[in-house]
Amino acid sequence: MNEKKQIRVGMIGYKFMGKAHSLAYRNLPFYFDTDAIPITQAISGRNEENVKQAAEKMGWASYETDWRRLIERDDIDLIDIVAPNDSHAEMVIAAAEAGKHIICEKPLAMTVEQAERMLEAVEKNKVVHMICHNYRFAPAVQFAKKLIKEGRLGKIRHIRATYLQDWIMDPNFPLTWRLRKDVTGTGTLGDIAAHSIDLARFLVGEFTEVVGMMETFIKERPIGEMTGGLSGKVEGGEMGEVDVDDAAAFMARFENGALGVFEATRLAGGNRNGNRFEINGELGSIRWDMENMNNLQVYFDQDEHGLQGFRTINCTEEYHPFAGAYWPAGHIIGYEHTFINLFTELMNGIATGKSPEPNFVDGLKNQKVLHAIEESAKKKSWVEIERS
Ligand code: SOE
Repeated sequence: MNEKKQIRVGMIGYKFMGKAHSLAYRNLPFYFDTDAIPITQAISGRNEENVKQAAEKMGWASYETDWRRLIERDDIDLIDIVAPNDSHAEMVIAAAEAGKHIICEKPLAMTVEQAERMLEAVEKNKVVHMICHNYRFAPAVQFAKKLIKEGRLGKIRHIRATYLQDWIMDPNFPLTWRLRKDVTGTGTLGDIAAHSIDLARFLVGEFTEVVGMMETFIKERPIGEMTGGLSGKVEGGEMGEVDVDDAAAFMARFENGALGVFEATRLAGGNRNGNRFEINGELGSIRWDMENMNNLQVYFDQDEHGLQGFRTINCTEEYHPFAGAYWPAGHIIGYEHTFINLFTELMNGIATGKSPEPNFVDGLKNQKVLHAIEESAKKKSWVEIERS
């Protein structure tokens, strides 16, 4: 049997996304026979006590307290960046110049200019690169893509997508890094609307122009930090100004003539992770809701009259991409499996030297849409998407 290529991973960061990525690396070989397998070699974090504990808890062989050291190590093949957005560019460029393959959490960068430099660095250094838009890899979303590609919906006319959360509804939730422009760039827009933009690009096509609005409802919050997951704790008692959006709404036109309506907010009480879309074509429609991620609702206009209506497909069978690797039909999978599925593509990509989608080309296109929405909200007018 041919020896499996081992990909030694160095991950920068180790909290919420770090936990999801760690679990994916360790569990991937249970389910998939990829051309290369990940080895959890080292993580890095500034606080030695915390990063040491995280390495032990999540099964990493070693740790560093300086990410640059991780990049310098010759026993690391792949750098995985789960650090806050303001450090993505410096880390990606350093890792690319060190010849490391790279996966970076979304959004790729703080600006289009940074994203362009990051793409240039990975292409110049010929390293494999991906951006972690994990929701593409829910089997139901992959199956939606299959149906659209097979022409089962006909020409696509509409997408309406919402990404609704409520973890910062409490005005006493602290001013953590996801709420500070200098660290995150934009608030809800880059944090979760970026996912809706990626799903729209994956399922409908390229954006041509947008018109949008953004709003900050809670203008100041107590200073504090994340404590893991989406929890935070107040530190001291000072208040700080919130300089990022709580909510964004925008419309879009696509190259194929389709129209899009999008909304994202982290103040929609009762919606914990409401990443949802509906797509309408000439022949039918599909609906997906992350909070019910195994199911895809489908409607086909050619169904017999009297029997027409949305029906629910439980995408847990071998006909549904990635699903067959897990359990028998109906034994549903979860959020963490979207990362496992994405990482199988990454492992096969590294083994063949090809950057699977979504990669930094997608990350840059996503960044251009985010920028156009910000510009549109300022100008209160339509803004064209900068062409590649
Ligand atoms: C917070 O909004 C967050 O953790 C996002 O940053 C992730 O990308 C999303 O998958 C879940 O919610």
